[in-house]
Amino acid sequence: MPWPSQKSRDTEVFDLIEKERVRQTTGLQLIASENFTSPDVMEATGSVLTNKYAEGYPHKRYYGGNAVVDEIEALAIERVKKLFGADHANVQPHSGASANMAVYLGLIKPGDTVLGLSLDHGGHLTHGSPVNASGILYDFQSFRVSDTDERLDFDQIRDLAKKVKPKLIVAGTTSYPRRLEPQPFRAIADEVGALMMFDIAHIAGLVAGGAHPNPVPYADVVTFTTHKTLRGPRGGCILTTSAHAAAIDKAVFPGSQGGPLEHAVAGKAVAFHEALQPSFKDYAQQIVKNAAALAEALSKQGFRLVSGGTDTHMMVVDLRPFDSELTGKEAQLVLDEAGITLNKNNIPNDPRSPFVTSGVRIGTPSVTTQGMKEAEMPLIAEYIATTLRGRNDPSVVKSVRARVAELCAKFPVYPTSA
Ligand code: DSN
Repeated sequence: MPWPSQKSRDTEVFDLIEKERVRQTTGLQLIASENFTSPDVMEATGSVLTNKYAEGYPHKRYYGGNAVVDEIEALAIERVKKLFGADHANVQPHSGASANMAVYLGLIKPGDTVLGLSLDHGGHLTHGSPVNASGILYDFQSFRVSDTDERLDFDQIRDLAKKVKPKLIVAGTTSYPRRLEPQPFRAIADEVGALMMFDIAHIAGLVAGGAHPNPVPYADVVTFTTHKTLRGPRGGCILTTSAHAAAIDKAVFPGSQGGPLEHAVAGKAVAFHEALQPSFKDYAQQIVKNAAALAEALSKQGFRLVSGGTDTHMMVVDLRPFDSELTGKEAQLVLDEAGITLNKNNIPNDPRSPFVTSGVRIGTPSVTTQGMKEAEMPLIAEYIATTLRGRNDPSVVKSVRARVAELCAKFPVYPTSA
C-alpha cells in the first residue's frame, strides 16, 4: 500500500481541522487581514499540484513535466495583470514578506536608504522594522502619522525624503484605516529621484473591486498578499512595470526562493478569476460600507476610532475612552471567549507595549463574505461593548457567545457550516 490505510488515518489532525472549521464558522472573524476563501480556491490549493517541482517560469523550467503547470501559472499571470492593469506579474512569492524582500533584493543594495511607515504607526514588519531582515539589511527611515489627525502627513514625508534621499519609497500599511492616495507618494519619489513600491496587501481586494484607488499606474512595483481582502489562498504577488520585470523575476527565483508552490499559484489563479467577476465589485464596496457602519456603531458605544473613522475595510479602536484600565491584550482574550476574534493593536503614540497595547484592530472582510450587511454591524458593536463591560462576569461573556453563534448561524460560510 502506498499510503497508510484509512484504518490508520491521521484522525488527530483531521479532528483538529474540523474543530478549527467550527471555530471559524460559529464565531465572528474580525481580523482585518483574514477572510474566508472560496471552496474552489481551497480545492485548487489542495490539489495534485502540490506534488510538482517547477523552478523557473512558464516555458523556462529546470524540471520536466511542467506543460500543465506552465498553463496554470500563465493563466494566473494573465488574470492578475488584467485585474490590476499591470505590465508584468510574478505570482510565485510564498507570502507578502517574501514578495517585499524580493523587491528589495531586485531593486536596491544592502545599506541603501529606504523610506517607510513605522510599524507602530501602522506600517509593516517588512517596511524596515529593526527586528526584520528589511531593517537589518537596509537603512530604513520611518515616517509616522501626524499627531493632530493620525493621518499620513505628506509634508513630513517630503521633508524626510529630501533629508535622507532614499533609493526607494515604500507606501503601504497594515493598520491604517484611511485611503492611501498613490499620487503624493509618486510626486515625492520623483522629486528625490527614488523608486516607489506600494504594498497593497491589505487593500488588494478593495483595489481590485474599485473601492480604493489603484496605485499600479503610479508605482514602479506593487506587492500584495492574496489572502486578505482579495479572498484568495495564502500567498504573495508582485506587479511591476516592464522596466523592472527582469530584475524582479530574478530576485524571486533564483534570488530568494526555490521551487514555487504551484498549488498556491493555482489557488491564486482561481481567486483572480473570482475577483474579475462583476459581483466582486459589490463585495468590495460592501466591505467598506460595513466597516463604516461598524465604526459608527462602535463610536456610539463609547470607543474612539483612530483618525476618527475609516474609509477602508478596517478600523483601529482606542479602548482608553471606553475604559482606561482595559488593554488590547485583555480585550482580545475576553472577546475570544465570546467568539469574537480580533487582534490587539498599538494606537499611534501608544504608551503601552506592542504585547499589551491600548487598542484593537477590527476588519469586515470575513463577515462581509458571510453576507452580513450594515444592519448587522450595530449588533457586532454591541456584542463587543457588552463583553468588554462585563468582562469580569463569566455569565455575560457566555451569553454573548450564544448570541454570536446565533448570528453566525444565520450567515453560514460554507455549505457544511456547523
Ligand atoms: N499579518 C498581517 C496583518 O495582520 O496585517 C500583516 O502581514
